[in-house]
Amino acid sequence: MQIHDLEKIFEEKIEREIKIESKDWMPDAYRKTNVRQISQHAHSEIVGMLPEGNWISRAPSLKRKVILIAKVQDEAGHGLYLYSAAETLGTSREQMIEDLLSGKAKYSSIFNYPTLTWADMGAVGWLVDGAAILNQVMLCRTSYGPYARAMVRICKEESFHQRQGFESLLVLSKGTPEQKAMCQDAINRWWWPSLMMFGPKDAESTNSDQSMKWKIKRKTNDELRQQFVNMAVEQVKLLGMTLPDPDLKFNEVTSQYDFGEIHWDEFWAVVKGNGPCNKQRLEARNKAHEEGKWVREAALAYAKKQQARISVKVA
Ligand code: BYC
Repeated sequence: MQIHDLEKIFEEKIEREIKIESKDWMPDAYRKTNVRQISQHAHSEIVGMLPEGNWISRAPSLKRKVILIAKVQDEAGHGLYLYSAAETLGTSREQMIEDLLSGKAKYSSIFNYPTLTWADMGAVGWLVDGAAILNQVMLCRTSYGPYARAMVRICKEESFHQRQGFESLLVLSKGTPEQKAMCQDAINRWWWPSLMMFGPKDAESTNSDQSMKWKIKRKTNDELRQQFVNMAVEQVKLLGMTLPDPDLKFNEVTSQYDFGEIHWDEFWAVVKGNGPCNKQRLEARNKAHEEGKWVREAALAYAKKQQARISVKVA
């Protein structure tokens, strides 16, 4: 078949909402942008375990500790589904991990901020997972089949994460004056970085146009960010707390909440590796990889032995 015909079939599938599967023909750039986005997403889940892992040993009760361990384990699982989805496009897990460990690959800016108090666990759940869900619900309908299917399960778990975060903040918001202050402080610190999670403004988003055409993305960065602001403004009222933005106000014309200017210099500094915890995060991942070397070697040796036994039996 001519390349032109293959392109036509591909475009028709996109048009008719038929998922693209790993064995289907696809343009190189479609493959490349999916590998880029899915692997960045996987890395975000894996690095995202670190800020919360920091609090497992200091959770204030057994119940909170169990919940937090379960959440962090879910994130490891999300990373693994996503690495598997990316592998279906012909990239290897070793290559993706090498790119993360060397600092070549990107992961979400949000995980380069420190978790300073217990209230940060609530704020991460409510705001960070809340932002992630809006983006991920959209990705359940992304055009690449293996990515879309991975997102369905991830979203179910993510919505539990968000609710547990909100509930945890709700308890603090009804607590002592110190607990209330801790809750407000966590919201103040996580609000702006959460808005940055959605990526640059549409006008500066280099990948959006093509990704929207290919239905990899169904909503733009600014559309999702606005949806998140509208949602958070209502939810923060239930906590009796405030969002740290004096420019936040309802716009009668658009029926949306206007909000202040994001500090884009800060966003790009974090994306380029110069955020508060970028160095620490990469060091922690490299250390874990090094310490896990014997497990990988043992698993490979075991697999080889099993294979040898099967070969002997067959012979
Ligand atoms: N941080 O053209 P754009 C979780 C980069 S984890 C860093 O708009 P795109 C959780 C972007 O990569 C969930 N970099 O890009 C886990 C691009 O650079 P490259 C994380 C960012 O791809 C543990 C450049 O800026 N979610 O839920 O069209 C605990 C221009 O941007 C960021 C996902 O990964 C950023 N925030 O749109 C708790 C969702 N934003 O690659 C929770 C999947 C942008 O050209 N990803 N950049 O060198 C996506 O949906 C899209 O990739 C984005 C960006 C909306 C993030």
